[in-house]
Amino acid sequence: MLHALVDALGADAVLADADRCAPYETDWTGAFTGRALAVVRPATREQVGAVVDICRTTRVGLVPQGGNTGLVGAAVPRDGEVVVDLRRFDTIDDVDVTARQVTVGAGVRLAELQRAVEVHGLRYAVDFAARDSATVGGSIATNAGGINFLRFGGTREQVVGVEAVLGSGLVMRRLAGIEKDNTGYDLAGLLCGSEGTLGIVTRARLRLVPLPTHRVTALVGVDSVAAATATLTAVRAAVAELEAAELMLADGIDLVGRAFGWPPPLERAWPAYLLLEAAADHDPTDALAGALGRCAGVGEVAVAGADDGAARRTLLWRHREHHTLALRGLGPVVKLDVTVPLGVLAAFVDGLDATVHDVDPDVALCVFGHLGDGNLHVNLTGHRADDPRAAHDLERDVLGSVVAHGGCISAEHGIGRLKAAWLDLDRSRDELAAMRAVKAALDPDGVMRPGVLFPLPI
Ligand code: 2HG
Ligand code: ZN
Repeated sequence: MLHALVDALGADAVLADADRCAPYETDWTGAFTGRALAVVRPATREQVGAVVDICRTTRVGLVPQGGNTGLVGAAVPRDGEVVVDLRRFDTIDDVDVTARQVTVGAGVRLAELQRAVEVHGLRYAVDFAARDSATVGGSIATNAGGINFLRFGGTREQVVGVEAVLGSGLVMRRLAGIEKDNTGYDLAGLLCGSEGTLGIVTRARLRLVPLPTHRVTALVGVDSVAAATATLTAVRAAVAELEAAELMLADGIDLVGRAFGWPPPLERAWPAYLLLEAAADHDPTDALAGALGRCAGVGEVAVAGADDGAARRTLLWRHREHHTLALRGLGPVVKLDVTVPLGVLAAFVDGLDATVHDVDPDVALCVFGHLGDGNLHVNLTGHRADDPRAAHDLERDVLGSVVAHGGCISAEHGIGRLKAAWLDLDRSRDELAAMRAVKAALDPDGVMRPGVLFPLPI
């Protein structure tokens, strides 16, 4: 098989020795790891097609990988699989200013894409903390959400077309950028969130939005999650340009402060924090300040306005953006990314303590997330990492509570390997059958990312 891969791609593009494969074999959290048979680094769609064909013939699992920043184990191999590194697909075509679109390779990093389009007064609407490493292809595979979802939607809403090699070897290519296209199934949309289980995206045509000239950020201290939700509801009604609404809690702020040696972001400590950001072609500061002024639950506010410069904005964002890194320093983490309807979100958070402590009284809970989307990141640490039942029981009870509250078990990170066993908590038998039928049609040999999304056959 290695010979066939070398013949198709050239020796430089096939890595088989342990040292060179190692960076591809463990995920960012350290929770998922496996020895790859090889890592291949194709540079053309034809080479990707050849790799797919070789893996179909030999029935070896294929693992597409971008920046390897995923959090559910979808982009690292199980033993004996072939990792397909897409980062050589790094071209950014001319920005189409008229259509407000751009065609880019799957391996382009989100921060690079942002820099390339900003000079044209445009921006890519999906943004998140891993922007310097995460790639366009990976963000399509996971249908990444990020901090601006409440205004612009997630990755699926930005994708106008894709080029991809399906698991069947068929090639999909629809990059003309036609916005109003009602010619049947939305195949590009289907690949968004498919987590590598249907095919390998090589290029994408993306929508862009105007780059705002003014931006205001406010960090608000409040007494409770319920007060944060009420404040968000009021601000949202008054500020149409609101594009981020992030929730943090006192223990998360403390954790980040301790991990990085940073002073608290507000003058006093608050039970909950709401980080709001609005941006437009006019200054939204007065609208935001006015809305906050009318909210009963607002305790303390720190603002970074249009004139304050980037450094002050960073000061308000850094505790939020460093939660994940600070948590990683605590050892093994049970990471659960969920959505709960806003109307019951505060009740869900209030009940979480009892839910996890009934399973294990020693577990520490850290909850934060994208409040505007009802998206909470529930992180649990201090469980017995040597006992797989401990994580299993915590996942079962937290995800069970999510579903009981009318939420869903993955908001933006995907199902991956982490939650494959829990998918039937959230999806009906008929939905699962339809999903499996799609998988069987587009990946008839089952080589695309076995074990991701659907549990492996026992
Ligand atoms: C974020 O919102 C990411 O910062 C990571 O989605 C969340 O670490 C997490 O649980
Ligand atoms: Zn997130």
